[in-house]
Amino acid sequence: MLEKNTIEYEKAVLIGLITQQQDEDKSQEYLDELEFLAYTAGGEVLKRFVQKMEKPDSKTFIGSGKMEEVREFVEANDVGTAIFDDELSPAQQKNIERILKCKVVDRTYLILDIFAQRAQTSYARTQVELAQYEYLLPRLTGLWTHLERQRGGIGMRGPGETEIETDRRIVRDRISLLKKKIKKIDKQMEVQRGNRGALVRVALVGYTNVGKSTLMNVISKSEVFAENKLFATLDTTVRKVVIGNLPFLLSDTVGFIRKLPTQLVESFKSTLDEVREADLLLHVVDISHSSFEDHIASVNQILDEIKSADKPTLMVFNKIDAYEPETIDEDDLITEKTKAHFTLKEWKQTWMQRENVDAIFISALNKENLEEFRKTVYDAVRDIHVTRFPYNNFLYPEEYVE
Ligand SMILES: Nc1nc2c(ncn2[C@@H]2O[C@H](COP(=O)(O)OP(=O)(O)OP(=O)(O)O)[C@@H](O)[C@H]2O)c(=O)[nH]1
Ligand SMILES: [Mg+2]
Repeated sequence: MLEKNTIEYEKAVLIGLITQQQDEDKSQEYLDELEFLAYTAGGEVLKRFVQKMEKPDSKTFIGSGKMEEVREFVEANDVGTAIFDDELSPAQQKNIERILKCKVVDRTYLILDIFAQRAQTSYARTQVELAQYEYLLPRLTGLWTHLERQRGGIGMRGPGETEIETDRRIVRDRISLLKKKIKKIDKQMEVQRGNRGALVRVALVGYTNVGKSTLMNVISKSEVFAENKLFATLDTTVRKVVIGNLPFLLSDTVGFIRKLPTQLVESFKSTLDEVREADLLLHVVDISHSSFEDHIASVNQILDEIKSADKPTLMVFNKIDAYEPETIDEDDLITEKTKAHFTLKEWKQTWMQRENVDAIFISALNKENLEEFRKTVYDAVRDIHVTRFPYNNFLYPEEYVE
């Protein structure tokens, strides 16, 4: 694996807003995530710029005074990319680029860029390329591609190490070609999924970096790539898992993130079909992350968008080894107890009371509580199985082995 000092990191700055809907803490938290995204894309963040505004400036996103500050910093430090936390309109992007004279990337495009780097199979590559070009088409005229000194790096990667095409006409042709290609693959995938027979299908879902692939590896003894970067997994892996005498199919798929580009949700239709067609969802949560409740909400919102919000779901709270409640000083009678002080037990009670669903607390890394996890999954899968085959419990022909 590459260590930080062996990769050349590209200098970047982050730009975000504090608004009425987004107070200072929220804004910093979003920028933390944006910095993690930038790092995953190969960027080193030198500085964050934050401005209080009622709403983004329609021409340049931030005000002119702040922009001048950013410009001076970019120039003085040879910054390659300015990354904005919200989606920029094509006009904003063009205006800002003219002022800053460096690459201007927004959160959406940064995510697309990471996806382009990470796509492994030709199917994932096709999906990402389509999403990139659909995003780029209205922006091509203002794009930074004419900045000779800025070729390559963040925002310039197409899938498979190639550079993105910037000729409008070629891009249009490419889009229609990619759409045709995806349609064809979608059909093949549908047939493949159909061939998997009647096994109960379980899908791991969750925010990115919560430990889905690690959990998949632990319970299916497979070798799915897991890494402490965002979007380690892009392609779906499906494994047959047997718990007790009960076999089922378990799939691990792309992680979700807030403000997931709609272009991606659409072009990843087939990947997400794995979720849509699952009988049971295991919603994995990183309980050691301070905003895990927001993560849950973002995941639920995307599940809703892909019409999968009503599926039977088990909440799997992972990384309990890394969870640390804030302590309250016994003598301190003033500090009010907040959620940050909850013990794992309190979280579990809260969750099960509020949602009336099973909540399992585990550490996939340290293999803690996996027995309880297996038992809970077993019961849930068995319930589905029994309703599906009332007369034929657990009799599976051998050919389902993947
Ligand atoms: N402390 C701790 N770390 C964990 C645990 N489970 C996974 N991790 C770490 O969390 C990071 C992300 O794990 P992955 O399994 O790649 O997460 P993922 O949800 O598949 O992520 P994406 O595929 O990027 O969406 C890795 O560095 C894991 O080692 C756990 O139980 N405790
Ligand atoms: Mg993964």
